[in-house]
Amino acid sequence: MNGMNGNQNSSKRFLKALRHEPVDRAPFWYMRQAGRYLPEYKATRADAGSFLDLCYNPKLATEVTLQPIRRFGMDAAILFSDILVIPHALGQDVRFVEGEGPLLDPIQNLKKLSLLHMDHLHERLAPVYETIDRLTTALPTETALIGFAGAPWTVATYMVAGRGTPDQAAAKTWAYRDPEGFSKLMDLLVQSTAAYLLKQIETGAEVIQLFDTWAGSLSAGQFDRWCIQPTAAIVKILKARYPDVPILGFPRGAGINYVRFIKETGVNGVSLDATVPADWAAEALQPYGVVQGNIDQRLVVAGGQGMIDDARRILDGLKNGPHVFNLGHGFVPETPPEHVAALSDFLRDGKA
Ligand code: 1CP
Repeated sequence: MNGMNGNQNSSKRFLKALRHEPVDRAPFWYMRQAGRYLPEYKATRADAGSFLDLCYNPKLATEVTLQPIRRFGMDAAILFSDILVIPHALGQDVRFVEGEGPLLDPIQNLKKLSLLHMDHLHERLAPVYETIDRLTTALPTETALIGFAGAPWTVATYMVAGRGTPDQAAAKTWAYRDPEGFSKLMDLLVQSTAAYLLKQIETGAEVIQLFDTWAGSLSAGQFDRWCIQPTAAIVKILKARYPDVPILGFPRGAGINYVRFIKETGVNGVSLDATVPADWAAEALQPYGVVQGNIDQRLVVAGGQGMIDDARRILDGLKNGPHVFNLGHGFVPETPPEHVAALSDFLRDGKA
């Protein structure tokens, strides 16, 4: 084990910003910084077999985690894996079909749910832990390592519908019709996700990010129960063992509920989607934690002066509080790597 979770003294720029210490410039990393916009990713992916085979191949998963760092020198690397390894490790059938995204055997009732269990969790996720272990020595010394998982609500939307959906209707229908039954699925996700993240930290993840991509689809009356409470439960378990490991949340599309999220879940910071105005975030969120974000990933597809101007707007708007530059959501496959290089150069030197 390379566990480096006593990171209170690390001089890595990203970790310093997360500790609210002064930094020479805003650190940056990008959601989906590894992936199909990089030709070297596509080459490794072709060698790996299926997408899940890649996630469970420590040598190749380490390689694709490092690829964007080599090109662009981000301040943090994010473990290469997927949020759907948790349902897979719980025993649900999960496949990734080219051009279709993930396909799962849907879990829509308690009978189906009873087939899932945590008995083989760590055994099935062992290759992910091995990837983290390899990364602790393979990464440049100034680059921090982010571990991650999906937040329970978002993972549940895939588990219940059996695929990605535009409106999360299947999970909502179960949650609204039978909240007690649905909460059994959510409890299993809280426990398994917390156990998974504790192991990630033990193996060398220095920061944890919880992706709640579909938080914005919850109605005002449901946000507390299915977004805030499960996140807070996971944060509590992680903080009891590793109080100094920063935890970041991404309740995408939460709007003004970002305020409740950052105040009530116990996270150290949040990722902002591209709709959140910087001046509002500076006033409403930065007093309570770090904010990451939030350039529209489509501006990086477009590139040019429009991209740089918007990056400058965000840096200026958030400069008085702890800020980590990032996208509002992940890179799309059509992103030109040269635009990522231009943005990264600008973030490093402030010149464009
Ligand atoms: O064929 C391929 O190469 C698959 C594309 C791909 C990639 C590169 C998928 C399938 N997942 C990933 C990696 C991934 N997924 C990472 C790795 C690290 C990095 O960011 O570089 C991370 C953090 C995720 C997280 C993830 N997976 C989220 C949450 C964040 C987000 O982007 O909203 C979600 C919702 C998923 C599910 C998923 N996995 C893959 C796809 C295409 C999807 C989305 C399905 C959908 O709803 O349409």
